[in-house]
Amino acid sequence: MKQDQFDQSLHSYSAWRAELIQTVERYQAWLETHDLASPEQEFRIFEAIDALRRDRLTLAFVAEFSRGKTELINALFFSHYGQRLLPSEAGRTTMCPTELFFDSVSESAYIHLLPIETRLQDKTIAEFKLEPIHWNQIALDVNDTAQVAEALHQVIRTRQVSLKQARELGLYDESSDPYFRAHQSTPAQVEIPHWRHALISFPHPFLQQGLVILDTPGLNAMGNEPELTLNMLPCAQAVLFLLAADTGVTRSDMEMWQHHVHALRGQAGNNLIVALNKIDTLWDELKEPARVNASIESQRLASAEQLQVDSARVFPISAQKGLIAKIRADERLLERSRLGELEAFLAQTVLPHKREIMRGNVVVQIGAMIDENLALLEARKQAAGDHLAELRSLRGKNADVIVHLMSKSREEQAAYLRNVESFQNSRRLLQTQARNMLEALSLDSVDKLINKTRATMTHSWTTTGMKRAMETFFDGARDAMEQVSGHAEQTRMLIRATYKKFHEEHGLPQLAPKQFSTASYSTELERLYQEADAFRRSPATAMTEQSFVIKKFFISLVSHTRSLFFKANQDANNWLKEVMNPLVRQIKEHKTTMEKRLDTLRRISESRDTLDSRIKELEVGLRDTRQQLDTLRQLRHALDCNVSAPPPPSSESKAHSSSEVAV
Ligand SMILES: Nc1nc2c(ncn2[C@@H]2O[C@H](COP(=O)(O)OP(=O)(O)O)[C@@H](O)[C@H]2O)c(=O)[nH]1
Ligand SMILES: [Mg+2]
Repeated sequence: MKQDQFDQSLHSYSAWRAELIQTVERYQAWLETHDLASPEQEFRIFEAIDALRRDRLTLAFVAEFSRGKTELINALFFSHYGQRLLPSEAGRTTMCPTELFFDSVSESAYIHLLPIETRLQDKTIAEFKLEPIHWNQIALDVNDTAQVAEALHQVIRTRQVSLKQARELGLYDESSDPYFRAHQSTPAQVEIPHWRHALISFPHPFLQQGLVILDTPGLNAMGNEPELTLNMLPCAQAVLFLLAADTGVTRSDMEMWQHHVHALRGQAGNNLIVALNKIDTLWDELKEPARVNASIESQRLASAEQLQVDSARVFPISAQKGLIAKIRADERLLERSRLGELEAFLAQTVLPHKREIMRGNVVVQIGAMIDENLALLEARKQAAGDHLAELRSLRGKNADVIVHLMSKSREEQAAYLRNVESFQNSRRLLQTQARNMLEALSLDSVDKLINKTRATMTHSWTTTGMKRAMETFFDGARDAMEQVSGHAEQTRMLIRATYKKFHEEHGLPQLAPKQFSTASYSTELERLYQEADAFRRSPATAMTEQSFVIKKFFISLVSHTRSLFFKANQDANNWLKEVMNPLVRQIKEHKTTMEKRLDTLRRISESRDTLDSRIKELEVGLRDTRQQLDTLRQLRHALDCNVSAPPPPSSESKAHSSSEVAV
């Protein structure tokens, strides 16, 4: 059986990342040898390497229940276990969201399960993740497939509770209860999931390379856990939305799509893919294959139309037949399941896209640092060259010339020192501005806003109360961001002016200071607002009985915004710490160069013998600088090449491969 494309592509992505880590580490070592890094820079590099090592690629599977999400995950990733590893069963509608990954810190296989009762607390799942004590822990014995499969069954465990309890947990709502619709009365007992969230660490090669799979439950459960829509899905690199060919696009599919998935469409960094599953239900031995294919094709186009997505993003598949085909090594059946087309698409778009994101994060940052070192070395080379030429020209000249040169350099030095003084003033001004900016971004001010919002909501967790509260909240958050943006603009201007002055007046190399912009945070706020609004308007949340859900929703919304501000604050802080450093380093370098030059001239004026030895010294230094420049240029090149090398084009690519447009 041919190697899966996704497998190949993930492998090449991992290799690329490993190489990138090596390059960054070489740079780290280089900086250390030459003692050129500031503590901030050292920290940045450490962080970059850490981020590369921890890098994760999250694929989220989203759909109404029973569309075959779990079966598809089995077929795509776990077929070589020769069985259905994750439990996928007809009629089991309740399941908790499950994250599959490999825990590279503990290096062990386990299931951690968060009890459903934790819903009674005002904490998000993200917060619970930081407190292992709340989770039930089951160790997995990876050599015992039966034990693993058995343990995984925990995830779909349910239990019966009284109606009152179910309501308290926010897990019962008449409007979506088929029993209530049939009998016009509420049941005494309600079946609820046993667990709220599952974390599964498993040493599967994909997972070990950083793949994370998020398996989500159906519409009801999505509505119950707003954190999924607000936080987890937007963080995924790709979202796979499933439809089933035997049901077509149902009302609840549409609702799921509109309220939980659609909002992700506009977001850069997200690939949205639709799988039209269970095409095997359209297979018919009595029909000609061409006619079967035609009906699959027409359903594919109709689904694209209904969801309003590019039809190239809709993949007809049979997860079940694909899984069987892979387990039995049945090429023909695998072909018919059309799983390969989906795999190829994932391999050709999702992973390269992920590389681009990495490029944006790590390569640009480290690249800029190397560029700064290069500029500094170039300036050093230039200064050494000039000085050398000056000294060579002094051979055989009389003392007057030297005295003249000395007084000229003293003048230059004095002018320079005056500017350095004014630089110190700009720095002080910068600090004041920075303080205002950080103040607007501080958690204190966000918390004030949160409290104000709480007051607006008073005790009304109804949709109207919710709407008002949300507006207060987002207006406040937007205002704060706008203020920050204003401060940031002023700060940028000051910084640019300072850099420019030293470049123009003293010939220091031209550097583009790093920029900070609030644009990405504002976009993220806007997205949160859109999603929050869609969530609020969703029929599932519009019920007064759902006030519990609304509260949960608000908690995760607030927590997300709070961390957004925290991140913005950190980023701004780091930026401010670093932004002047390149100039500071150049100023220091320039100052030393001037002092050395004066010193040399003074010594030559005292004794002509020093001239030749000083020339030799400078020649050695210059050679050294040239070598450093070479090494650093090679590193810079490695960093770029590492990135620009595209993944090897696959000969097996099929239809859809050219459609790289983002939805
Ligand atoms: N005929 C057919 N049934 C499927 C296919 N994929 C999944 N199923 C069945 O649909 C049911 C629900 O699948 P499951 O993976 O649990 O769906 P989930 O709720 O979306 O995770 C199970 O009985 C599966 O065997 C498929 O491609 N064809
Ligand atoms: Mg499932």
